[in-house]
Amino acid sequence: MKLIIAIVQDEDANRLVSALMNEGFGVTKLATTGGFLRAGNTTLLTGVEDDKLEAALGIIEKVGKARKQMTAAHIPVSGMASSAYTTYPIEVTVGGATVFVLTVDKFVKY
Ligand code: 2BA
Repeated sequence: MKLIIAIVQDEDANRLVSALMNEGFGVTKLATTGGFLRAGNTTLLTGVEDDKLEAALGIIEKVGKARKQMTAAHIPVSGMASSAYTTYPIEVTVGGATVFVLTVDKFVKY
């Protein structure tokens, strides 16, 4: 058996929990904080049988993988009142999953 520890962005967490549970995987969701940014992220714990490991990792990759997304940037218009802004589209990277896979020595439920 393996234990997958997946650290993902909060915005991906609920979709990832649902996707894993829909495929029959058990999930524990922890509210965590990244050491570098000191910002909230989510850590998911999933225990899987060895022959299901790649299927679970595939779901995590599909849902949590970093991808490009268009968003609107708001910039002040120079020479105008301070409340005047213009918007233009910019591409940002969202998502991303940091994944550890550990071998489980023993798994019991009491
Ligand atoms: P990622 O490398 O994608 O890491 C995302 C989050 O995954 C991290 O959040 C941390 O919570 C966890 N994580 C990553 N590697 C880990 C490891 N080896 N052990 C345990 N947990 C780990 P943050 O620490 O807040 O980092 C957010 C992002 O800031 C990182 O994204 C990376 O792009 C950047 N970053 C992290 N440390 C950096 C550094 N020393 N210098 C420059 N950029 C850094």
